Amino acid sequence: NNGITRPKGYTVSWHYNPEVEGHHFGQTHPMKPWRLTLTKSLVLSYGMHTAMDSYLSRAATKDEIAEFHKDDYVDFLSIATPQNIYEMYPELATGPQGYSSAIYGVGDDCPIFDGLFRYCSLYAGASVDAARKLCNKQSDIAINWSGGLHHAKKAEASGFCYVNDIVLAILQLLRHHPRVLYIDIDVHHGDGVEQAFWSTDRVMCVSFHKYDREVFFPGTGPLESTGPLHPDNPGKNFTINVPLNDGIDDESYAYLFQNVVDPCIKIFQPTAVVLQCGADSLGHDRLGCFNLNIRGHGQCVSYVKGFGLPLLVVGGGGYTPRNVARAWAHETSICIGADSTLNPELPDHTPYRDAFRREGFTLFPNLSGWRKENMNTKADIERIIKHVRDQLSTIRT
Ligand code: V1P
Ligand code: CA
Ligand code: ZN
Repeated sequence: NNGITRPKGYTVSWHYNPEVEGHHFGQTHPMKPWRLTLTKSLVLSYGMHTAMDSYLSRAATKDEIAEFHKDDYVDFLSIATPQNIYEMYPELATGPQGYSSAIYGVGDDCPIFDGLFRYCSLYAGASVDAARKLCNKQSDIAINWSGGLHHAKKAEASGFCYVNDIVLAILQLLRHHPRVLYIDIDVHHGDGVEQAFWSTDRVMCVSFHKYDREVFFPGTGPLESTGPLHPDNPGKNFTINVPLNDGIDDESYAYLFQNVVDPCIKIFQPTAVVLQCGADSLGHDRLGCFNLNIRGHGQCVSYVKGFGLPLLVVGGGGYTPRNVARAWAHETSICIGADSTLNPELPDHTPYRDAFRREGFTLFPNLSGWRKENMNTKADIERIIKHVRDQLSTIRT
């Protein structure tokens, strides 16, 4: 069985429902739930499932989703279909390109596709279940690669995200945990999660992302955006944003990540951590612009795991499916402590093996040094670290 054994002294749970994979956003849409099929094929063919407790996740109920989202938005998601959407909202039919974003954020980024609500409730149910396993201590690290949809707002879909499973999971964690640290390594800003917990000192949100207000989605998350400005607001300084330029490499990212996350943990003292592992921060991503390799991305998971806190690991973006699968399989191996045991050569019997042919059937293709050179200077990195230190020094412990 590839020498994979259960981790000693802690439990990892894997929350998944294969029904998620079968949903389609549309031919030209970059979000491909099928990347989860590829991820699963690697996890299973390496035998990593034998080291985890696997749970077939159930759909979150409308009431569970309404713990964060507005009732009328949840109702809308639950009844909208590609067939009835134009009847319900004729104003959506604005032209040949599709529909405008006026209604609950629906549009080209967030289309109404067949089975939409089933898709949303399944990925959300998996995150809620995972959080509950952490709360009742049946799990120490809980994984949901189908979750991590960080842009969804209370009553609005945004950036391929409809239901914010991360917010729902954190709300579960807050029932048992006084303080939750949220870390987001997707190339995009985790704006939905940030907004949901903007005014509380019980959740610290830390997002690393490409920032260019004019041109890069969603255009929020500058260094200076640190929570409400009013001195009496408990959320003041509990938001941390790490805005980056194109092309950041493994070495600078790891250095920055550790020098930001370490003081957050030391000062905030979370009792649980949620890590969003969006794989669009890898080099060669269809939408991303960073230069990270699978190992560089995975280092963030290793580093956070090292603190030994209850940990919820979720997916997120990632638009070159074969590399998403590689990254999340590697990160699963880190969670179960098997990363040094895995053969970097993909197993011969991996289903969909052909998808990995281009880079030569390895778990660790070279993804750096493509179009983008590193536009982040040493001075940029040091300035961010200093800003975060200064910001954290205002928090009383
Ligand atoms: O740039 C935009 C909007 C559309 N314009 C009016 C501005 N949208 C982006 C959305 C990116 C979402 C990322 C989600 C995540 O953080 C979490 C799952 O990874 C966008 C892009 C782009 N290049 O940024 N939408 C699309 N591309 C798109 C392309 C083809 C079809 C549909 C959407
Ligand atoms: Ca991010
Ligand atoms: Zn993203």
